[in-house]
Amino acid sequence: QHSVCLLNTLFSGCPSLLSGPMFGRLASPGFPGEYANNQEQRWTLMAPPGYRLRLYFTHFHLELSYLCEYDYVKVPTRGTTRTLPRAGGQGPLGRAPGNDTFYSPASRLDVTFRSDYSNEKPFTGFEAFYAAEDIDECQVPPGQAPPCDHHCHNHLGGFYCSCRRGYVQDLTTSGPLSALCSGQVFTNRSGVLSSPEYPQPYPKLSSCTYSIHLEEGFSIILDFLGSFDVETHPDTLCPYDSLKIQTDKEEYGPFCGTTLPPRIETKSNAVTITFVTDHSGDHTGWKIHYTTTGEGKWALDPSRRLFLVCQGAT
Ligand SMILES: [Ca+2]
Ligand SMILES: [Ca+2]
Ligand SMILES: [Ca+2]
Repeated sequence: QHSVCLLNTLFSGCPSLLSGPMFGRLASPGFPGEYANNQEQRWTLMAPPGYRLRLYFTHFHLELSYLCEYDYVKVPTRGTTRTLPRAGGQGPLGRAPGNDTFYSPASRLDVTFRSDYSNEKPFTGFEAFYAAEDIDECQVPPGQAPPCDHHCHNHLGGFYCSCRRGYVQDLTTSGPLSALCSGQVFTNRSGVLSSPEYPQPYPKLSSCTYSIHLEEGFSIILDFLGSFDVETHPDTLCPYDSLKIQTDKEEYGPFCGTTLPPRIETKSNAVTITFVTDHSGDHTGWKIHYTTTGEGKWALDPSRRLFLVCQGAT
């Protein structure tokens, strides 16, 4: 008997996309000069699945006010949203971020800066830096159930479980296995993605996620190519293996069977594709060619291709 590590070799190579720099800088309008009145700016930062964002401030100088009602920087972190007033604030005035490090609850972090209609004296605003870092799924806070019964192995973009000698993995629990083929991120304007090993039979007991993420303004179109073969059932909708496609507005699928699904015009710049398989059957899977229409709203800095830094209207 030995422990089972399903799919462990399939994605031993990390997607090359992850090798680029995954960091950047945010600053108030006009920094290091004084910020203007009536500003509102919002940044949406995205890390690949399996990663979170770390944010810290190197400069912070905002007008102080009761409960930050005048000027503020808002950073939603795990559980609560922190609103950050100027250095020196105490009690109901809140406090400056100081040397605190903020972590995004998931792969997305929204940061908002706002100034009201006046300042009693000049304030120079803020400067902050962010970076993506792998989530160590094996580290759980005390009191929370660990993700694996026996051994947990963290890796960039995911993790996997293994068992002690003499045990085999309980294949009825899908949770610990689900991260093994997730974390594939596509940021080019077109590309091809498929079930693992396509057109060979896809692996069993896997849960794969693929993200296509383009700048706002682009619209992603999906076309199924070649053969389509996902295990199906005559009476129930895709109870064994299923392919689902999601945008922020709509969900498509689940798809299974051998009929090629129709073209999907998502009208969205971000698409998540989830493919879940059960413990049996030999089917060849699916292949998708995606293209985009429209134009990006903001130019992407090629050195930060994994991030969309979107400025809110002022
Ligand atoms: Ca102000
Ligand atoms: Ca990890
Ligand atoms: Ca199956």
